[in-house]
Amino acid sequence: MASEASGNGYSTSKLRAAAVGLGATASGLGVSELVASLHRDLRSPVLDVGDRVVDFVPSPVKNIAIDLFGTNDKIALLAGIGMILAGYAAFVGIWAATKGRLFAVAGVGLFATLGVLATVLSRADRPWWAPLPTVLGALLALAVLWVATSKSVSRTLQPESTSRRSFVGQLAGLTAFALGAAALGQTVSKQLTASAAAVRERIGLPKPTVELAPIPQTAQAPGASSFVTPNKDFYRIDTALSIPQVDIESWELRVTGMVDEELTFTYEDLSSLEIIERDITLTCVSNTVGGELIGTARWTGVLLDDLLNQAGVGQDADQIVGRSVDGYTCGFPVAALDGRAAMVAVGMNGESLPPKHGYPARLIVPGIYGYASATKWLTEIEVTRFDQFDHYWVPRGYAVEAPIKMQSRIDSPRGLDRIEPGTFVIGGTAWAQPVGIDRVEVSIDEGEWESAIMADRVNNDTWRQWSLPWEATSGRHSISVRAVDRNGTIQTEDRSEPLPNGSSGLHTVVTLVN
Ligand SMILES: Nc1nc2c(c(=O)[nH]1)N[C@H]1C(S)=C(S)[C@@H](COP(=O)(O)O)O[C@H]1N2
Ligand SMILES: [Mo]
Repeated sequence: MASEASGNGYSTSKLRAAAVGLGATASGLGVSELVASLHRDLRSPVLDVGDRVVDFVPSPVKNIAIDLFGTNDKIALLAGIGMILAGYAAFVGIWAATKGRLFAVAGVGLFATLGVLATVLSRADRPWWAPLPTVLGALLALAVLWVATSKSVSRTLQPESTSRRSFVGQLAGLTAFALGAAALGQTVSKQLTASAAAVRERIGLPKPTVELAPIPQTAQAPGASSFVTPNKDFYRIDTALSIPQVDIESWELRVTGMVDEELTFTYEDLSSLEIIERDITLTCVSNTVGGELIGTARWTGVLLDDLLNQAGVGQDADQIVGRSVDGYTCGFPVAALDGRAAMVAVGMNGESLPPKHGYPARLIVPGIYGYASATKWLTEIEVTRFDQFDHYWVPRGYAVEAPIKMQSRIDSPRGLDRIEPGTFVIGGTAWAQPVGIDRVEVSIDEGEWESAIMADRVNNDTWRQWSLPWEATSGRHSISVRAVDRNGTIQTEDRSEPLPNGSSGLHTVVTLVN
């Protein structure tokens, strides 16, 4: 080739080929995003690939990612996928230009296969035509590569100036097309989300059969975090790269498996049952000592016992599995249903569940970490056996059974806060669902354990706030806390990591008094 005669020309044509690869891939992706937005059962292939990465990446790696990126872990993952995709696209462009069109077919084909697999291997039930966005996008990418490859070969023989101008023009057109298609897809998705939000607003919450008294002011201690966690501040942990948009009109909750009679409830059916309200503290197994992956809400819904009694739980069953529309599963012992307020919740702090917290329905089971109990976007409750089914996190190294460990936390001062000498009110929270907290003790500079002033107990399924006025003197001080539950058990000092069944150990903060 003429261009190969000069080193400069050669690298230009390589750059061009890479740009063609990028342009072809971008337009294919743009179209697949657009197609994916057109139907509820279709999904962006990029998100499908991301989901499979989430599913298959080992738990320790995932924990490192959460440590590094925090709740931006999802964005970091998508950015990573984007970078790999871009590199590969450039590579395929160069391949196609230097080795020929068959390599373009192979390159795009390989990638499309990955996309299709990511969709087919989805946790959730998907229609057979679910890979459509990938297939259409790949066909377009291939077509662009095919046409461009022949052109770029002949172009390199043409005078540089004209060919460069038209090449850049075509590439700009391609990019504009890709961005336009993706943007149109975004608009359509936003429309769907907006109409789902309008329906959520219109249908609202069923009225509780018996209203629960408001939480007394006396449940709040000075210096402790707000007893009720507002929905906007409530932590969110899940494997969903995009929030499932559930159509409440076609949504159903099924009770299946080892039951006398399988049952199906629509949202209306559920609303006509006895509606209860309960204050329950939800905790994530990934919460580290002193961490924030915990919150308390007033949940509205129906008692799980009511649904299970109606279905009739089989003698041999020992596990209840909650299955999400996105295929996620949790599992907890039948034996945990010991009268505690396990429920199918449809409301959170007086409004329908926010979409990111599981709209239209989720499980809430006091005393069991969220991963094993709190399935969001719930669509099935299966009565089964532990020896027949592992819930989502079990093959990923987390414990089969997951009772929440007793914990206590100092909310003020925050670690390394600078405070003034004089009276300072230390405050915090403690939890031991479903046993309840009896008292909390504080130790300053590793001195004697002193009893904190306890705020009122709301019930055994919620955290309990506490405070302790302290005469702070200049210098550096450490403050530690421990709880005692209503059985008289003292919180353990033994440190453990969240994996496999929750962190333990005492929360200590160091504060600097001026
Ligand atoms: N469908 C689905 N439900 C899920 C999860 C998930 O990944 N998918 N994560 C669980 C985990 S690990 C926790 S701690 C709680 C968190 O609930 P929240 O996001 O409403 O605070 O949801 C649980 N329910
Ligand atoms: Mo969790």
